[in-house]
Amino acid sequence: MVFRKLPGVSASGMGLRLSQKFVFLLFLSGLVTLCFGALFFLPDSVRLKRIFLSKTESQPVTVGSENDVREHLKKGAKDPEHLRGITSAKGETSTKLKALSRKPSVTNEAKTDKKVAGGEALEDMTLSRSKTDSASKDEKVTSSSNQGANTDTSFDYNKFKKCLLKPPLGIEHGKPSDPQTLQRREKVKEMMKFAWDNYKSFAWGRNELRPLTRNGHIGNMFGGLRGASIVDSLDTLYIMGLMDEYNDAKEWVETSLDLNSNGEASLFEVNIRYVGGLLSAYYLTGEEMFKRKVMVLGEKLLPAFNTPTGIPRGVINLGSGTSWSWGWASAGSSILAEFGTLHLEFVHLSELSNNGIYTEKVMNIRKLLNKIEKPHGLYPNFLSPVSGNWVQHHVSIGGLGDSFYEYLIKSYLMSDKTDEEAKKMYYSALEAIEANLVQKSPGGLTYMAEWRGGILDHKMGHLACFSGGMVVIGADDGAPEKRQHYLDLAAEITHTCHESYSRSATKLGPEAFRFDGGAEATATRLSDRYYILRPEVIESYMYMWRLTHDPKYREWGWEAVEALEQHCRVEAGFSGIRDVYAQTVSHDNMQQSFFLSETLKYLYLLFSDDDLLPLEDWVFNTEAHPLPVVRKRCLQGEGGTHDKTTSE
Ligand code: DMJ
Repeated sequence: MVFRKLPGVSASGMGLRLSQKFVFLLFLSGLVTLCFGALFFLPDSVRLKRIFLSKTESQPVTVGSENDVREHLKKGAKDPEHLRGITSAKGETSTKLKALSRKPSVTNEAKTDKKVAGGEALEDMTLSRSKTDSASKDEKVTSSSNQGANTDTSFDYNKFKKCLLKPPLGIEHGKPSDPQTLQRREKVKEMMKFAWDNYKSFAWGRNELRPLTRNGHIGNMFGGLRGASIVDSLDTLYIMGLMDEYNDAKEWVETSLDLNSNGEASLFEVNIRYVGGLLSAYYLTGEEMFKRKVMVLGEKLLPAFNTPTGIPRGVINLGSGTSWSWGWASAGSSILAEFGTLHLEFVHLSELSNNGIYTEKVMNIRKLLNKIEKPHGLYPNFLSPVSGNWVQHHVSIGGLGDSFYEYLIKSYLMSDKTDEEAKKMYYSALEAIEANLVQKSPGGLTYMAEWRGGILDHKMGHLACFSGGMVVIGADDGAPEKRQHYLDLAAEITHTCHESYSRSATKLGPEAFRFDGGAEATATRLSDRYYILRPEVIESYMYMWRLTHDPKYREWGWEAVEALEQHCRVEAGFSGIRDVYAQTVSHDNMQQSFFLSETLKYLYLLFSDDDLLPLEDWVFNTEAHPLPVVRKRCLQGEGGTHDKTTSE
C-alpha cells in the first residue's frame, strides 16, 4: 500500500508528527485496556475469556471429588482415562457428557450489586500463604447482595453452650475404658495425622491431596474456593485432640480462605463441606472468626434460589451470583439430593445471623415438595426449578436422592423434635420406600433397589449404605408398633452393606453392587468396582453401635481399618482404589476430603464412648460435620440444661 505524502506531515513514521503519534498511541492503549477489561464481563463460558483468564492448574486425572455420578460425569467428558473403571454408578452417562447448561432463564439479581473484579478472580488462581489481606477482606464485606442477609453478631455463644445437655467432648474426650478399643481409636487418630501431615506437606491450600504424585488437586466443584480438606478437617482434628494441626488449620482459614472467588461452584458441595465445616468449627470452639466466614459464604449462596419456584439451581458463580443447572441433569432440572440437602445448614445460618432469610429459602423448598404429587408417595430425583414439576421418575436412596431423606429425619431431630412437618414427611417417605424399593435377595439380603417409573433396578450404591444409619436414628420416633421393625430394617441394611465389603478380595466395598443375574451384593460391571474412601458403610456401623451397642459393629469397623491400611495407605497419604476385587490394587491417586471429614471421624467415634458428641445434642450433616440441636426455648429464655455432673 502506498501512503501519499500530505502537506504539513513529516515523512518519518508514516508521515505523522510527534504530537499526532502520541495521541494515536494514547488512543490505541485505551482501546486495548478497554478490550481486556471487557473480558471480565463476559460469561465464563466464552472461549476468549478462558484463554486469557485461564486457571493456572490443569485438571488431574482423578476419581471425582464428590459424591457420585456428578463429578465422574463431568470429568469423564474431558478425560477418557477417567472413565476407565470409574464411570457413573448409574450407567446413564454416555449421552449426557456435557458441561454446564447455561439457561437463559437464569436470574441474576445479585450481579449488579456485586463488585466481582477480574482482579480478584485472578488473585484467587494463585496459591500463596500470604493472602491475609484478601482473606480478611471478605469478612469486612457487609451485605453485598440485595437479599439483605446481614450478619447480626449478637448470637450468645455462652448461652448456646448452656443449652446443650452434655459437654460436647464428654468426659476425657470420649476415651473408652476398654484397652483394645482405646488402641483401635489411637490407630484411627494416627491415620488422621498421617493423612493430614501428607496433605500439609504436598497439597497445603489446595482442595485435596494426590498422594501418588504428591501434589494438590483443585477440581471444579468449589467455584474457586480452596482448602476443602482443611475446612473439612477442622472438627475432626479438634475432636481427636490434634491441636497443633487444628491450630494450623484455623490459621489458614483465618488468613488464607479467600471467599472472594468467582468460579462455578456446586451449591450442594459448598454447602455441605464449607458451610457445614465452618459451622461446626464455630459451634465446637466458639471462635468468632468461623462465624464471620460462614456468614459471608452463606450470603453468597442465596442468589441460587432466585428461580421461578425458589428451587435453587445446582451451580452458582460465587462472585456474580449467576446460577445454572447441571448440563447433565435432564431438561435443566435441579437434583433432589442437592436442593434437599441444605436445610440443616441454612437453619443454623439463620440462627447465627438472626436473619430468617435462610430458613425461609429452605422452608419454601419443603412447601413445594409437600404440595406436589408424588408417584406412589416417592420423590423422584429430578425437579424443574421453573415449573416445579418432576422431570423424570427415577427414584434412588443412593446418588441423586440420598441425603434428601437423611435431612428430613435430621431436621426433625435438630429442631429438638419440634419440626413435626419434617417428621411426617420422613416417615411417609420411608413407608413409600419400604413399599416400593426395599427388597430381599434370594440369599436373604435386604437391599434398597432403584426405581425407574415403576421398574426396579436391582442395584444398590455404596452411597445408599448411609441408610442403615438413617433408619436407626429415626427408629425411636416412629410409630411405637414400628420401632422394632425399624431397628431390624437398619440392622439388615447395614448387614448387606457389610456383605458387599466382605465379599471382595480387599474387604472394601464397590461403588455399586447388584442383586440380579446371580449376583448377591457384588459388582458385576467393571465400572462399579472402585472404592474412593467413601464413608457410608462405616457411618452406618457408627450409628448402629451407638444405638444398639452390638460389638459386631466395632469389629466390622476394625475390619475396614485393616483393609484401608493394607490397600489404600500409600507412602504419602491414602488413596482410593480402582477395583476392590483385585488383590493387587491400582490406586486412583486421590485422598478425598470426605475421608478426613467423614470416614476417619466416624471410625473415631465408633471406638469412642458415646459422650463424645452425644446424639442428644448433635446431628451430623451429610459431610459428618456436627451441628447442635436448636433448643429454641432455652436459647430465648434464661435457662440452661447443661448436665453439671459431667466435666468439660
Ligand atoms: C460426601 O460428600 C457426602 O457424604 C455426600 O452426602 C455423599 N457423598 C460424599 C461421600 O461419599
